[in-house]
Amino acid sequence: MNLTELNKIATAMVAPGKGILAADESSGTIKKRFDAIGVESTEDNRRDYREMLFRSRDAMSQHISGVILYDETIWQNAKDGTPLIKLIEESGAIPGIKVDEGTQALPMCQGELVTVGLDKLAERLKKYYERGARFAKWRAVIDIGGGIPSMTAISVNAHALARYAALCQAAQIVPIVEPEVLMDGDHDIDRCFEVTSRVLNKTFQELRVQRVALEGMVLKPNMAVSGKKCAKQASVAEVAEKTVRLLKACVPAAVPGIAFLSGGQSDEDATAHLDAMNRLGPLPWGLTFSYGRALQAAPQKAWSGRADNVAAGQRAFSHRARMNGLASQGKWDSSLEKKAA
Ligand code: 5MM
Repeated sequence: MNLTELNKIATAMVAPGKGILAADESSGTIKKRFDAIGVESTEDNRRDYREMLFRSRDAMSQHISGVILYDETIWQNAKDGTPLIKLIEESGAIPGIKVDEGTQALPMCQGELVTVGLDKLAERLKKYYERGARFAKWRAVIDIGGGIPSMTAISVNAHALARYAALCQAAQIVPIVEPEVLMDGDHDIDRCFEVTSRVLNKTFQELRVQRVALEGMVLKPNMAVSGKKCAKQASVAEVAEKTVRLLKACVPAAVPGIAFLSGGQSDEDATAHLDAMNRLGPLPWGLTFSYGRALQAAPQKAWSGRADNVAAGQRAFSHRARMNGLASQGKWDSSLEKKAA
């Protein structure tokens, strides 16, 4: 393992003004997204949609540091035969790959999940590296509810995240470690804070046990937010203050960067929260975005599967990428949203 090189890539992934496009929806998830805009989820439509994003010159070269791909996409070619991964490289962004294989029910822990995909992971990583991937992603899912999460679920998921991260670094690939505490449910922000801190503490404990070099990874956590169905929704200032406090307590300064998931927040909330956190600096790590829905909902709607909407889809994507790029530096302002509208 060349740690200097891993650190260089991890640092580039969280460079000021830039963040990560999570375009790694599995077949089931992209179908759900396409259903919502009335587009059939065929291989060609998935290709056309992602090609539209990767050919958005402004967004890709100025605000996107890296793209997380799904297995299908990393092997796919654009309409003119150029590999999609080449489009990403040519824009100056770093290609990455989702390597987990989804979740399974966790035995003895009703309603809880464990992420799978460790079997043959070393072989798969080797192929992805040869294809050009320089970072990877693995997502663990932790739900909050009556009596959950159990320590069992937190522990097995942290163990798998660390196993994955160590295998990545051995393959000279930067691991994005994503332990997602879901925002579904009616819990308040303090319960989210408490569960997330247990999850992060256990995750870093496992990373240490398994000798993962913290300088060569990126953390992708949820923010401390109120559950979607909670009657009292925390303000932007409270989310920012509590999330930064939580991260300072749980994330070692050796980690080069933290790139948040949006987790179902509205586009503007995800941007406002990131911006408010960066205004609380100086912080020990780069703090940016690795959004899926909060970057793609607008371009998906604008595109709606029509070739004559490609320019509109690219404009919508560029706008969200620019807003989040500003938020990653604490330079966003809600008036910029209104101007664009
Ligand atoms: C893009 O969605 C990712 C893959 O989800 P599935 O494996 O369920 O298809 C997801 O892991 C994503 O990278 C993160 O959750 C961040 O996306 P959001 O939408 O939460 O910002």
